[in-house]
Amino acid sequence: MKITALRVQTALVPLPEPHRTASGVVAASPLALLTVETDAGVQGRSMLFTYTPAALKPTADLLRGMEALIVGQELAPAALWQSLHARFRLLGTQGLVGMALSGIDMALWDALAHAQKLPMYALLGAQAKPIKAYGAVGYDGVEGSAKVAESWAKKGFKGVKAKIGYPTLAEDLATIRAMRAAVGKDVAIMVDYNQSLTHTEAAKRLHALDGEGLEWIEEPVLAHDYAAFVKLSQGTRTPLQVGENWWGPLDFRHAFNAGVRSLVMPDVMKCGGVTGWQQIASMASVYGVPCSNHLWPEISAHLLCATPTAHWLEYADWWNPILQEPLPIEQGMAIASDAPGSGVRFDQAAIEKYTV
Ligand code: SMN
Ligand code: MG
Repeated sequence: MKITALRVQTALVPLPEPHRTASGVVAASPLALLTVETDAGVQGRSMLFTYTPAALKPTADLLRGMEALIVGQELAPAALWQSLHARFRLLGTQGLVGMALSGIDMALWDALAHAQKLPMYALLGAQAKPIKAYGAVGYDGVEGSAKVAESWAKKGFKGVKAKIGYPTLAEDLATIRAMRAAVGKDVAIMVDYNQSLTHTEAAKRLHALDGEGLEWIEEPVLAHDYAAFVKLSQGTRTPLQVGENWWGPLDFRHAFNAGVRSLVMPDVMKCGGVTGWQQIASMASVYGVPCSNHLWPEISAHLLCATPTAHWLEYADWWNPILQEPLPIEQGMAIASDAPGSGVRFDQAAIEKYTV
């Protein structure tokens, strides 16, 4: 089966509420929507989230410039991942290049799953397994965070994650305690600093949070400061979480080599798509490190079925408006679809509404 085209659409999908973090606000989702065509009529789809509208057109143009590299090639995602990464070795496969390569990889694997009439987890040799899911709470202050956390708990989610890193430690603690009062003791609470703390402030705040019974504390310092992360991990009982901003399997190798052994959460767009994820899942398994996802809940539900140390699924409904079948969550568990493909199927009429 040969690839005949790569089509790219661009959309700006509004969020129900702006999502605040200590490192910036996401007010809408700039999405590049990829469709790979083949000579057998099978298609594959994927989505790239560019965080800021400023990066959307450059990402789409980069993808359109890459089309010639895959048209005429066999639909062999793993082989193409190798050849495309070799092709971009000199430029580097981080940033927009890495995102584009991951988007192509995800769409090719989706096409292959459709060609084999298999759900992606089965194509990867795995079986469906429900993954406990958590919902996202923004940097919304004490009352706002408690209110959103309570709404996730009422929907049956088994965890909630709040963005913190307020001006004072007292505000961080007040937010955590208000969420705990709102969700009770049976719902896990994670917190996420989005890389906002200095080493010294992180040491102080992590020590103070250690008694709050948190499931994890995420990205306290800059994502690539592996040494600081390892040192902080050794100083707290609460597991630290990291990985959404690591580029490809190589960053995960650097992290594991630096001694990271806490929790990791690859982002399927930054980590190298399905092919990159499989390599990382193998590393996490060998090192015995629990592995969760970052965003992309539909395809991540499949990938976590094929991840030996699968831990939590981060659920986000941000892109549901342009999806035909958003990921089902039943009693707080994410269920990868048993329909062929990665679970990503576009609602084309909805996309037209948000096209930019
Ligand atoms: C996050 C960062 C950026 C956009 C959305 C969410 C956050 C997470 O770090 O872990 O979900
Ligand atoms: Mg995060």
